[in-house]
Amino acid sequence: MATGTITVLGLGNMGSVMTERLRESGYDTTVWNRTAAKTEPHVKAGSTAAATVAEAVNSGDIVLVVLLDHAGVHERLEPVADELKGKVVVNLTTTTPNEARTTAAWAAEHGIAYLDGAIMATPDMIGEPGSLLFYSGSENAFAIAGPVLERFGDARFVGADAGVASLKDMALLSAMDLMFSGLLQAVAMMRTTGAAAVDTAEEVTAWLGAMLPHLRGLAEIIDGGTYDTGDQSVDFTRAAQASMITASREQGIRADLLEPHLKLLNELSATGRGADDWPAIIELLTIK
Ligand code: FVH
Repeated sequence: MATGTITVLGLGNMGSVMTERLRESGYDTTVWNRTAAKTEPHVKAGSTAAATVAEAVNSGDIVLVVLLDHAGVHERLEPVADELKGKVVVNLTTTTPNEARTTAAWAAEHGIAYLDGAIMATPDMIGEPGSLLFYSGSENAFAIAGPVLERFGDARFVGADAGVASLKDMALLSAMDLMFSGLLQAVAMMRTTGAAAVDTAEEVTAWLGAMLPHLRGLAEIIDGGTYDTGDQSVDFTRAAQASMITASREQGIRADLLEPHLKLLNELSATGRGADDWPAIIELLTIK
């Protein structure tokens, strides 16, 4: 069984389940939550409730921060900077990469070992196979907190730049978001024929499953940087994209989710790159 006291700040859906996993693993846990009533079930289950953030951070050498946002993290941590000196702070709150770097710089100024975490899991997945968490920042902090963090899922240290875990989080969420938007577009189109959303979702699941192995090939084209495999050109893809947009509108469905892709393809074509492989779009994504 694990030993030691872990402090958890924030008992929302995520902080609560993480606290449960720690208790199950044998850790003593001290919890603090802005709305104190949320500590009650945890106290009944064996955690200790702290009345203040200062009291909470004084009880453990590893402090997990699982709050809603960056502003809340600073609101709660800055007043206890002295108490945190020499401790390991693992911030699992979702932030942008630059917010993570700001918190890391603040922590370094105050002698706090800081690790920024990004949770690629929903609360029900925590501690289950398939749960993945990225960490970046202090490698020493990761070495100390690693055994604790492994209770939540596959714990991957991804670099000393505290912003990298968050960047990976935002990149993967962006891919997920575009995929889910794709489902909505398909459902909206098929609903015009009376198809139930669940039936379209099944078809989309099978189709995307068949397409997933192609992601690596697209990535290899991008890494190659020449966009000359001749597989699927910008102009070929423009025609397909235009058909999807027209088909949507013919069914009385807006094409707002599809239009940005065509806009980028048109931009490439207009600059004489119609014969390039369509992943050349990536070159337009960098803001100059
Ligand atoms: N839930 C999920 O599926 C996702 C999975 C990926 C990662 N996210 C991020 O995890 C952070 C915590 O999320 P959560 O699910 O626990 O969120 P809530 O259930 O809404 O709980 C929020 C807690 O934050 C406390 N809080 C908010 N603002 C403040 C503040 N200014 N000072 C102190 N505490 C604050 C809130 O307290 P209360 O409302 O109970 O008093 C909750 O404890 C989050 O970054 C997700 O993006 C979860």
